[in-house]
Amino acid sequence: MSRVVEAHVNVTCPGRNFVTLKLVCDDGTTGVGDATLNGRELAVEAYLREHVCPMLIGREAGAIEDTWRYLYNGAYWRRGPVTMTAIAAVDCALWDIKGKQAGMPVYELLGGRCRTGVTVYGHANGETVGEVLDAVQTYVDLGYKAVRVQAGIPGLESTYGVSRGKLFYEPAEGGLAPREETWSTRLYLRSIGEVLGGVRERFGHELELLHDVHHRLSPIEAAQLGRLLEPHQLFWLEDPVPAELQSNLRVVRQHTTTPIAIGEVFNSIWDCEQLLREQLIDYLRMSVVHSGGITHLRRILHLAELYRVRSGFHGATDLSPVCMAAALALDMAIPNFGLQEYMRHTPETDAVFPHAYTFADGYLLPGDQPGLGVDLDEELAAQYPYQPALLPVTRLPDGTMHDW
Ligand code: GCO
Ligand code: MG
Repeated sequence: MSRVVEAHVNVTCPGRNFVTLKLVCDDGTTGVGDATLNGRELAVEAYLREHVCPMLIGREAGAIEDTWRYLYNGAYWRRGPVTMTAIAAVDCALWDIKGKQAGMPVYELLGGRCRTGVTVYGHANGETVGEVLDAVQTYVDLGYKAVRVQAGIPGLESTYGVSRGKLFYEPAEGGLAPREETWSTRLYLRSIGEVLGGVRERFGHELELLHDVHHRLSPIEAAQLGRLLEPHQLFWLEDPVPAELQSNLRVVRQHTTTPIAIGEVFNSIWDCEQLLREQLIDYLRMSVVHSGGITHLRRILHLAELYRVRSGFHGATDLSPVCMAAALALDMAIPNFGLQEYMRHTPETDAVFPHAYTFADGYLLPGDQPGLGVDLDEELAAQYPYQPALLPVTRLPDGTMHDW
């Protein structure tokens, strides 16, 4: 039996902030887990360092389910992004260790391959329809089979999802207070149909198209949007409404057949239990890092399978390559895989987190390294100290605070 003898929390900023937990066992095996929560990185770092790491020393590394329950049920205080991100980091590091000790990739431990590669989507965006079409072309040329489309809204200075750089979309910015953006549902609903229609017209029906609303609409507005976009046959419409009130989705569902994806801010099965049971969504956007790790997310996906809901795991740049490797392990092994988001990381980030997964022809391939197939280069990471950065906030034109 192998025991955990060291637990280190690393914070690094190779282009953006990442928090990583590294566990070391008595036989020298190491395991890594992503613990990054965008804009709240140091809260998770402190939770791990002060409250979790000391309890891990001496624990049986192989007892993954028991450790999960020890940290979740045992702590009395449950759920929430900080706690669930910290638990996820421990869980992924333990799966990584188990895989390395067994000499198998984690997807083998989870039941083995259900597919040969993981279909991914990229982010095409631009201020104008013309810029959007060029961005989609870039992804098509790279071999992508699915593309998320976001565009500027005429009359608004900036829009969610429209990046300043190409291929790397990063909404968090340096500073002690967040940048403020303006949102207008009226202007948005007036322009978005033309954007998605333009992309469909140019690229035909082979390419899968996705669009993210980032929690900005009321249920009935989301229903209107879903109907408006039906002719363009989206693969999914993402986060049309904030989903704390899960029954909101009943209204959307009653009015549109556009498939719905929700869940990148969810942390536990209790955030989506009704959505699954009532078949109110089609794809679940949760991520390994923010929902308690492989152990908990696998359980949720098993429940989802009963209701024919498929995965669409979050894979934005603020989830590190360690999270991506863990997501790929699940993507390979669950029967109800849908699509994986893949926003590329910068070359600096890729160098700090050497990984076995590769991109080819629209698929991510996890490779066959034992464990998660990803590591943290601590020496290189030390060259990129933490930089405070925050996600923006949004107000309506009259100054009312709105969902970002
Ligand atoms: C997505 C997300 C991201 C988030 C970001 C927040 O669909 O990829 O909406 O763009 O805004 O991950 O930290
Ligand atoms: Mg999103």
